[in-house]
Amino acid sequence: MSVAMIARTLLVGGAVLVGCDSGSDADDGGMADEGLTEALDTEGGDSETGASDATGAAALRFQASSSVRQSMNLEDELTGSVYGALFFAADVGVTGPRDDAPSLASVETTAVDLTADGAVSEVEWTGEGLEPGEYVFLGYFDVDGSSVDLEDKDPDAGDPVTLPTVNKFTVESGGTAEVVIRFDLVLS
Ligand SMILES: [Ca+2]
Repeated sequence: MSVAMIARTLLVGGAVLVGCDSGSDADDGGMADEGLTEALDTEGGDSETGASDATGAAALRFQASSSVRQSMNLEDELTGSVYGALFFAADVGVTGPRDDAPSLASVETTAVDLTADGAVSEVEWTGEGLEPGEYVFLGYFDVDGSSVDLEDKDPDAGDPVTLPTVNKFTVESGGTAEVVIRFDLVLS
């Protein structure tokens, strides 16, 4: 379940695209599940886990930009799995996350379908137990299924990816940030 995207930098139409390296195999993707479990466990008002009151949640859905749809590099239908990670926005610049930036959650969502023009995925990834703050999602859409059997998920040619300067959102204590993540480029 580890998501470790190899850092890569490329120039596409003048835009600097930088992938990310989650930097830690300890991020086993379990954070979201644990957060969800904790939230469910404390729904009855367990006072011993008051810390959960200080956290928030994020619900991500996905969308492909028109440039992705029109990209010459796109060879597959816009269906597949989304892999990525959440970082604090302060840890991510235009060149991607800094080397020791912690990944706050691993994101893995299957059966994402963006084939309809302008579609926002019905599939949603929800992460709970997130510390309040400004986050950014970095990830990719594995439209050719090449990552299914890989332990370390990594985008390859033909996969739509996010830009590090987009897809920022704020998680507030006790709230759920509803976010539409946009893929902006297709790797060549
Ligand atoms: Ca792929």
